[in-house]
Amino acid sequence: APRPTPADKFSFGLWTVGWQARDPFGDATRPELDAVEAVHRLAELGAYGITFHDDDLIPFGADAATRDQHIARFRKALDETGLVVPMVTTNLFTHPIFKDGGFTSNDRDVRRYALRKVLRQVDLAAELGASTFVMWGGREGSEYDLAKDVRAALDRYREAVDLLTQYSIDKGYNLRFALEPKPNEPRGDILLPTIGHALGFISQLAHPELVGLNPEVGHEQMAGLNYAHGIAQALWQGKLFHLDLNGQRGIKYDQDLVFGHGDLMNAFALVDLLENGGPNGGPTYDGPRHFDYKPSRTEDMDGVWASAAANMSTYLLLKERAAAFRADPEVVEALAASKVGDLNTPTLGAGEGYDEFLADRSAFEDVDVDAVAARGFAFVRLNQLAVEHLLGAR
Ligand code: 3MF
Ligand code: MG
Ligand code: MG
Repeated sequence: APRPTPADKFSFGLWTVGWQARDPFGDATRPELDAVEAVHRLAELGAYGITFHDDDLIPFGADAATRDQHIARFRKALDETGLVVPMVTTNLFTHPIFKDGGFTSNDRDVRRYALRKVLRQVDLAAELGASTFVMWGGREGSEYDLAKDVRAALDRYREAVDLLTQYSIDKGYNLRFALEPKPNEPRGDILLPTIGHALGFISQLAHPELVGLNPEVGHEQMAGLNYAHGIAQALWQGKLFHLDLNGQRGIKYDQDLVFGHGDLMNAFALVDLLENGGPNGGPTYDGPRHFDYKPSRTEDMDGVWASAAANMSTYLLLKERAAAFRADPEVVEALAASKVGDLNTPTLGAGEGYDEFLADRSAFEDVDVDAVAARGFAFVRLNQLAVEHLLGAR
């Protein structure tokens, strides 16, 4: 398998390789991982970046001196390895104070506390040179419809995001904020459950230009949605600020498998989209290829590092396969037969308004509907070529 280098821009959450595999039904199966060791091991594996929640690095409630110590040790490890911190995020879900959410808790004291906690992490993000601040509203939601006024909750959510963007502007931090949608878990229903909901929310903000998305493979698939489609729309709207790569098998709990260990065909289409701009070579994504996965509970520490490497190697293999797919003359021909490129042609002619259009009998009155309806698109042949490339059979 190809060996990753920092140029590939792979990054990992500290909470991923650091997960001790505690789940709702079982205790930890692995020891604690020191953040400094995580930095060194990831750098050795060829990653370029590491990301973290405030509480991953600094235990919740630590005093100022302890906090500074943790940050100093971490910074030193970054300097020693050259690993960067492209993104920083915040934890408004672990501590019991956030049991009804942070920004949207029914309790105003909690909301004010949450906002202060996040402002402090925004300062740290800027201090460490991050350009993206991710917010996953894990507890912003409810189990009981009558217990949460969703419109009021969205007002409070907007109030919080507006304060953060204004703060970042006034401090000259140049941060971009990325909302991470998820439909459920740990709450029965989470606000901003999908890419589409989050895009709609962003349009209501004071600084929509500073707020985009951090979509996660498994989260969209938990909602039965097509991740590659969602990413394409986020790119189309200029909102793909960051992303969380992992694997998921169907509509169930958030599995956080290694990237590609879920819907491999969709992962292939995704990598093709990110690297080649998709079927017609549209805009690509040049941000971090960030993994938010969990080394399965069955794995020991060797298994943790093997799984971290697996994410990167699967991505690079898919990138190779996608390049081969695009370069294959038979694929080029199949794409043409399927009229994939034709979708780039505007439906109306240059300068054609509805008057000209309505006067064009060839567009309607003279159309041989049965003949046009009889044309096949040969999409299955095209997809089989993709499968064969994916399997390395071509
Ligand atoms: C939960 C997640 C989160 C977010 C993280 C970053 C703990 O399903 O995906 O990981 O990615 O909070 O904002
Ligand atoms: Mg997740
Ligand atoms: Mg995530």
